[in-house]
Amino acid sequence: MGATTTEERLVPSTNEIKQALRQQWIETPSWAYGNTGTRFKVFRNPAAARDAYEKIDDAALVHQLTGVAPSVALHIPWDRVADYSDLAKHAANVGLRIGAINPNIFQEDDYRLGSVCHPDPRVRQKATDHLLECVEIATLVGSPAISLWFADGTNYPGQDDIRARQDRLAVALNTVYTALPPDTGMLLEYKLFEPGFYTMDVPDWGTSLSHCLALGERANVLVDTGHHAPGTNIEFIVASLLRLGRLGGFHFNSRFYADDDLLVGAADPYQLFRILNEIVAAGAHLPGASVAFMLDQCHNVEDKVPAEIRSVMNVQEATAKALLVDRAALVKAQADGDVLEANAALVDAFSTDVRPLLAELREDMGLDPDPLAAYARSGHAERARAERAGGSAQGWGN
Ligand code: LRH
Ligand code: MN
Repeated sequence: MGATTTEERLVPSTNEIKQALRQQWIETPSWAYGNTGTRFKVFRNPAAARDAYEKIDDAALVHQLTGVAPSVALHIPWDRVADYSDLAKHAANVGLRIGAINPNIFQEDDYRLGSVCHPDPRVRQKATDHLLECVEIATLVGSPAISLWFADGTNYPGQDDIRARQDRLAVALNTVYTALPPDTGMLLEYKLFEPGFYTMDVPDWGTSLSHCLALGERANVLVDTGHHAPGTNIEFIVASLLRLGRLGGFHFNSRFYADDDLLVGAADPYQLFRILNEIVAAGAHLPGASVAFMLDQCHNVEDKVPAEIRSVMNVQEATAKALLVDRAALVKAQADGDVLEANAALVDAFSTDVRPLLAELREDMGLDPDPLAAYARSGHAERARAERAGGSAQGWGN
């Protein structure tokens, strides 16, 4: 397996790679800045953000230090405020945009048997009303998308009619889709299991895609990297959705076992690279591609702002490595059936240390080359602990 000489290699120049990385847009989730946990315990972090304004302040610091996280996703009612326009103004004042709006129809007793798929039309209407409320909020704050995840499912065979639940889901999705302002999209997230342990009503990309195709082109599939059976080839799903032009975006995180919501790249950086390789190969990393790169994580034991900074850096590193793939050599090896040479094109890129390149890029952007060191020097953790002592936290972990 001869190493390809530089002139045969067709890798973007360092400047081209930097340009692509500079344009990256990674949306952080408001709920990552608040207290979160498992069903066993929510460990309270004294520096944790307590409301939507503090979550936006923390997300703004992540953007300030990384330069590529200019928006924050909201979750309603975890981020409910009296005046959403004021919240959007606050975000703009700290250099952020409000990103995807995530309704929450999974934390009320009424939703025991589901929300929009519930057998009782009264409950379905209640859930649909909340989704429509979130469409209004999206309009108020200028959000680009409604991001839908349904906890709906069943725990035992026979508990409910699988096809009837799909019909109910389709009715609710259509009601929301037709209520969307013209420039607002819909993302439909799927999840294999939990909290449903027999069926989930949107368990896989096929079910999400079938609903999106039925709705219209502004409805697209959201891939949460923690929502698959162990061993699932997620980059195959990504490539397939890209081919159909229906990949709406990602909820990046990582896991060792189930939906662990650990920081992206922590468990399997090579899988993250393989996913970004499919993205870059299709040019879907470029701003015009309208694929939303969002994080969806819970920092149950680690400090939240530095964990989000590390997460953004991990996505940057995986993207930089994917941009380093010698696509000419790859395509040639694939055409020649040269399996090892083709695989080497990816492994070589993945094995490249891109941290110096990213440090240089940050300096070009007028940022500290090491955002985590800059965070440690910022004194944010100490200030937050002092300022946020007492008061009740609004959100997941209250
Ligand atoms: C469900 C999920 C969904 C969110 C929630 C915070 O597991 O991934 O995206 O609403 O986490
Ligand atoms: Mn998610």
